[in-house]
Amino acid sequence: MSHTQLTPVYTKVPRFAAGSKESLEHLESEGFVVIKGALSPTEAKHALDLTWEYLEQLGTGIKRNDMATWGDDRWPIVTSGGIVPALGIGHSEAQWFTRSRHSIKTAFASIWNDDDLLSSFDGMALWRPTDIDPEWETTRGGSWLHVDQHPITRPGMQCVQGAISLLPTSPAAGGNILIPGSHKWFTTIPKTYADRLGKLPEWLDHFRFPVDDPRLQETPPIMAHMESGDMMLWDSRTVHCSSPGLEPAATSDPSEPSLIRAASLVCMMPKSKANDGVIAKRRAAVDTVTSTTNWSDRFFSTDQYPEMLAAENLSRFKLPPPPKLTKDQLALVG
Ligand SMILES: O=C(O)CCC(=O)C(=O)O
Ligand SMILES: [Fe+2]
Repeated sequence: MSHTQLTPVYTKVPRFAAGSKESLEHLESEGFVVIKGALSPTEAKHALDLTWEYLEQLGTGIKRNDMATWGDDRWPIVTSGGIVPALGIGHSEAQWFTRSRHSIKTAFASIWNDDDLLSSFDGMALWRPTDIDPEWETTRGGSWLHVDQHPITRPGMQCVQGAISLLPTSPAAGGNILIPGSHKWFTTIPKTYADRLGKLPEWLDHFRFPVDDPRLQETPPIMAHMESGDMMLWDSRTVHCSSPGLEPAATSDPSEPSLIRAASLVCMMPKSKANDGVIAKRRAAVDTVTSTTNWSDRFFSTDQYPEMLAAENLSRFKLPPPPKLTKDQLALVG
């Protein structure tokens, strides 16, 4: 096994009901859990339709039924793992629809034992079919395994992240990968990787886990099978990322163009963890359709990501209008 090409193992894992005791036990012991049918198949299909509405309204000429229009010249800016993090996606109708489904709030409320929650204004992983253009392949798993929590400045359990699959996964399509139980390695990181950690700004909740760590040989990442509408939840201390397919890409049918992965990133944390200053910024972010990272206790705009700052001519993208939010949705803003 080469170090940069660590091969994930495609795995059927148990899937649990949102809010169930079993789901919480699995999350605590394994550092992740799959919530079965967080969205119904109809809701997942609707969220996918809304996702295409978002992409088409960017005004760059993307058409859902014509894969020839899905090139990088028209596609929104992506970061590692084929994630569209900004350009208004966090306030798209698609993302507001998905994050407002009842089961999602139920799942997060059970984790925190608190239903007064704020939601992230996260983006989505949107993967184009690599048989059409191999350049569309996303970052290989081994090269960006990470935890999303600073190992010194944010000790203990602080956040659980979610990714809702709007399409079923397969070994050929790829998806989220993570290492079961690796949240228990978190406290060892400062000692094992003092030098690397020394270079990490103390506010940055992203630590790339070295792929030559000997523990990875014994415990390779899994790529969990997910049905459409399932939600993967993982503790931010769990070593994870995503990986393209483990088998040759399936052949796309030009008469039925489809993404190979569409995953909605959603994260909720108790409102009590955020202060008034953060909440004021979150309210303003709705009007300016500013997307955020997974954290809602502090405000991090994804417009400040290096990939976004480096991108040229961002004005070619038309942002979606500010969302019209219901009372329940406004509660998730804060
Ligand atoms: O695409 C995924 O499933 C994981 C992406 C990721 O690392 C994250 O959202 O923190
Ligand atoms: Fe992550």
